[in-house]
Amino acid sequence: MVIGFGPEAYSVIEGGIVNFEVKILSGTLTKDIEVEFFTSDGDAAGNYSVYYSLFYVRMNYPLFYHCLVPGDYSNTVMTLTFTPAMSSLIAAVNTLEDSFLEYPEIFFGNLRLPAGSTANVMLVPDMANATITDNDAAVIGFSGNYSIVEGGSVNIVLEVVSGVLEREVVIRVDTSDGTAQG
Ligand SMILES: [Ca+2]
Ligand SMILES: [Ca+2]
Repeated sequence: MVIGFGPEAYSVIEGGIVNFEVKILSGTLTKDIEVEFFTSDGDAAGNYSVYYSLFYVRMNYPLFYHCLVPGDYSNTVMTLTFTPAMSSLIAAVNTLEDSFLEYPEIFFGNLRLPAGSTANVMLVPDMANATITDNDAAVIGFSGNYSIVEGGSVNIVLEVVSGVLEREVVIRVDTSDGTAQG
């Protein structure tokens, strides 16, 4: 018998849930079969619950600061149990909100038989991908006003007013006439 992913490609907005569908693609179940679902990184990183700690010593009192690095989705491992009455099951994976401006990122859902399983099952396809689309924005603008002596040059400064860039942003700057003519 064959069990595998229904759709092999999924998409989700950052913070949403990916419902990977796992189906019986051929054959008929006469008894329960367990299949393990697990996630793996593409260019999106899973949540490894890594704590970064900074250690400060000040006036002989140690202070610890921890921050959780959330990653892009929740690492998920689950056992899916097919019973003879079922034709498909859903493995739900949470994606994680952040405030970074990012490119779309991909992670994978995978299937394997539990260790020691003697089930006569082929897992095909045993991998599906999910694309996380970013939902964050940044504000970029000019920094200040500029004055210049005739014949000189002016360095115009752009700044990220709000938001955090985790990807490239290309901005085109054009000049236009005021009382001076180009
Ligand atoms: Ca992210
Ligand atoms: Ca983001």
